[in-house]
Amino acid sequence: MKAMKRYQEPEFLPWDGRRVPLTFLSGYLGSGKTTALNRLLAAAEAPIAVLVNDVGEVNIDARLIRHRHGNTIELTDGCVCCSLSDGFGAAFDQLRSRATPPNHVVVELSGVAEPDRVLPWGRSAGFKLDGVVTLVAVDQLADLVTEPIAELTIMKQLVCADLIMLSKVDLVSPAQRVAAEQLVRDLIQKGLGEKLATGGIDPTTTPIVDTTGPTLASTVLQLGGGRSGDIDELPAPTLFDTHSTEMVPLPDPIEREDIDHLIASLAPGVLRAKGIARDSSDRRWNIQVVGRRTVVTELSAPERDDPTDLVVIRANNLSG
Ligand SMILES: Nc1nc2c(ncn2[C@@H]2O[C@H](COP(=O)(O)OP(=O)(O)OP(=O)(O)O)[C@@H](O)[C@H]2O)c(=O)[nH]1
Ligand SMILES: [Mg+2]
Ligand SMILES: [Zn+2]
Repeated sequence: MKAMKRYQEPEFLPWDGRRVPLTFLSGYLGSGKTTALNRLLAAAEAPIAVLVNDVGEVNIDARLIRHRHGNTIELTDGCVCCSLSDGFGAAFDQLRSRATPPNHVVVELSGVAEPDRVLPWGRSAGFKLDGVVTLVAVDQLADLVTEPIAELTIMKQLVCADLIMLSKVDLVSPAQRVAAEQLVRDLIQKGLGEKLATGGIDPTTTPIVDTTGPTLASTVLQLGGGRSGDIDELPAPTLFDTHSTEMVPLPDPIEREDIDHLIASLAPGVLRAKGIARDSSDRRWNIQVVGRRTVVTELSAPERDDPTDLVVIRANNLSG
């Protein structure tokens, strides 16, 4: 466990008082945050700085983003809203030390993060909160919300979003997409009934769009941040993990078909797993498991990275 340092806001505003808009990208484990972020970065014209919070000891997402985009800061080994209390402060200090500010900052939160707990960071010196975008993957949503921890996390992410984006629409029929959107609205109602924190917005009017829409960058980066509140309202970390992370060693090298065997041999209850493997021909495989869906793709030459362990995430059993 890391020592908890008390974060201290800087006394002076950086960049002659200019504040850089900051967007939080939230969404449950494997909902497609990194994929959408990569598309956004590819389409963006002005410099965007990216902070990536990944819960494993290795930040797979930061590696996958950094190869295409230089301006990436990692927040690794814990969720920034519950256990990584000094992670954000250090990352913001690092950004503030730059002579020229980026045009925008996008923070990919961990899949288990509760965005309302990190909202005050959007008002840290030199930044202004632009908005919260929450992704929901339509393919496994109905399944996922039968698991109470996942359902609660997803409801918390939905009720404080300024924009909801449906991902993986390509994997379902139009009827299933409509049903998933209705489920999202039902989850918002249920979350309101349970008095989940909205961060000061009315979630019944939050727009819902598809990630495949043509205007991803303009929609996501111009939410215009209408919330009140300031940095003093930062909640203390809970240190209560609803999810557990395990590092499963990947043999190096490992052949492509053995990757499938290894994933099939994992104990049940895996919500998310990811890692980078190397085979005996020195090819690199990007392993992505989301619920019951596994996708293994070869990393292209410019994306090749060192092999890692497999980061495996499960929900903690609260009744146990
Ligand atoms: N078919 C399809 N697959 C998608 C889409 N978006 C993401 N994926 C896949 O879903 C898997 C997880 O995507 P990521 O973008 O890594 O999801 P994430 O939300 O960043 O995951 P975590 O950061 O681990 O919570 C990968 O295999 C992606 O290729 C989509 O719109 N359609
Ligand atoms: Mg990600
Ligand atoms: Zn958290």
